Amino acid sequence: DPKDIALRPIQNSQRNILDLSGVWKFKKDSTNIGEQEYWFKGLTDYRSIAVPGSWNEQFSDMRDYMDWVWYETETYVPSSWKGQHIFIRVNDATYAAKIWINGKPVGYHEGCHLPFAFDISSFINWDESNRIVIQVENQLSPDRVPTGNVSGGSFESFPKANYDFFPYAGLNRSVLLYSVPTDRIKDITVIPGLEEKMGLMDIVVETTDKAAKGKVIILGDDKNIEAPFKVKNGKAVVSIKIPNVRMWDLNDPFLYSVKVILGDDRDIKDQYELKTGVRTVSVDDKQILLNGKPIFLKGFGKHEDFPVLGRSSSNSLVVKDLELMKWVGANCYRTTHYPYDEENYYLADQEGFLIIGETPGVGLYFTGDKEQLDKRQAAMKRYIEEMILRDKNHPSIVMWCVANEPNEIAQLGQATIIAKEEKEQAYLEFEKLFTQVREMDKTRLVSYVGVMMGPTNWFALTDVICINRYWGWYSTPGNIEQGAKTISLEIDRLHRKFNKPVMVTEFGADAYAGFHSDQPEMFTEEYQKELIKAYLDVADSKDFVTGMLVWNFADFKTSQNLIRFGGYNLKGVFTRDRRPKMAAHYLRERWTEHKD
Ligand code: GCB
Repeated sequence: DPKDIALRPIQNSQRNILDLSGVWKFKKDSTNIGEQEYWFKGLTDYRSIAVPGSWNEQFSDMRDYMDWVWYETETYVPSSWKGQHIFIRVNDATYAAKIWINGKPVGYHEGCHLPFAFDISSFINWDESNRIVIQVENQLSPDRVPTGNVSGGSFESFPKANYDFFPYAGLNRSVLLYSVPTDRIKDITVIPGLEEKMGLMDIVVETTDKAAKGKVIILGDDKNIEAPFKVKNGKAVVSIKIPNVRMWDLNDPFLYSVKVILGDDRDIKDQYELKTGVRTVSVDDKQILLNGKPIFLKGFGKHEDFPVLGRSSSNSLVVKDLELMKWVGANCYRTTHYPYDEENYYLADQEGFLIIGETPGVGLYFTGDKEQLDKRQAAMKRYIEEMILRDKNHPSIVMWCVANEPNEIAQLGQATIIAKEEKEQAYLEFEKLFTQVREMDKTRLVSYVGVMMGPTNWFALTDVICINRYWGWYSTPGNIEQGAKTISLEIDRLHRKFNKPVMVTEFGADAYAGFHSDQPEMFTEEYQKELIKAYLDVADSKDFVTGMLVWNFADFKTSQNLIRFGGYNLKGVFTRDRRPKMAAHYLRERWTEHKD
């Protein structure tokens, strides 16, 4: 049940968690023989691997390995958990995973960067060790999302990912066991609103118990508001009014605590507490409005990427990156090109930072082999559902990004070779994803990010026009002035045509740290800085530009490719180990008016 991932596992008097992070057993299975040989009963001739971790970084023979592997660990499950439902939650298995508990198969999941969970209650051995085996596989394929091994695709690289970041594989995030009561809260959705100075929270509670009773308590800012509810058909909606509400804002990211209790005071069946803010996000023809006031989104596209860690989660890195983004005066980032580890969103809620939440939809195209397209669409449907279920209560997320640079056809710039009917069909397929997002969440803006030379009529679907542009880099390389002129004309045209605010969600230039020239020249720190400056100047001259996100926050690893010197995209304003280049210092001056 996808709803099993809706609430992040927590510890309280009704719920328990056991984090299985650590060093696991690990074995490569390049011929996919493991299942036949019963490896799920225990690995022999194994090596050790860190979980969370990306296998490509941990072993010198596995950088480009994309096939099957096996992971194993063991744990006691406390007998105090007896009588509850026990789940395993895998926060990211890139790309597909199959799980066995004590030698028995419990489930299979496809898709990366979002959690999945299985009820394993009936597989537990009480008071003895439990063997947990996970088979993972990361084959790159045109029927998966993100796409790989696309013939004639835009990226001629090894490994053949159809996108510009390294296809790090494995259990990149934590694996948890957790227990929940049988009669339990399955999901909580907090829908914020504002009427005059009255804060509104519609709290939708879903329970396994079809007809339970309970209450909601809102705490914070000297408020203590209680409201009882009755569940009908597994669902209750509680509307709360918060007089003189303290809004969640960038300079005062105030979070209320929302506590849902199932049962009554004498017999609490389940409870769950989450923190969320009251804020509104809207849009007019020129600006994004946060709490009714125009806001300029300044910041970056990023990656979960670091030496040795690969794409694995690290709270130190989560904190450090936000700290550095604040240091340059940014207020926003887009989770390019997949949903990030959950800790990022909790931190942004707490610290007052805006997030554009992006699906794993990168390298997408909507024509060609019908069977492959159907599979990609099914994957996207799952991703959208899982992402919104997981992330919906974060005030920091102001906009969903349905896909990065989706296209009609796999070959960039070749759309002219397809028939008009095919183009229309591609639009209708893409539109389905927008419809799904808008049905699931009516409180946030929705957009996608358009590629250079991609279809522009698709912007009709969006609240904000988001474009990635590299004039002065891939086009008219070396000529910043020309690049700035082109972007200026282009966004004027787009705004005139759609009458919506515009955001440049990617722009930038590769700079090899420490490489300098007296006159800006490609690949030097000066060129990167000057190109960023020129784009920001253009944006400043137009009242309909509502945000500028530099590509990228930091250098990151890619597949090997002629245009990726050393195996890196060097468009970071920080190096991969987070040292500022000239451009970072420049942004700090410009965005914080810090002049020393
Ligand atoms: C893009 C992509 C991003 C790439 C970037 C680049 O448009 O969205 O994933 O890394 O360009 O540097 O080429």
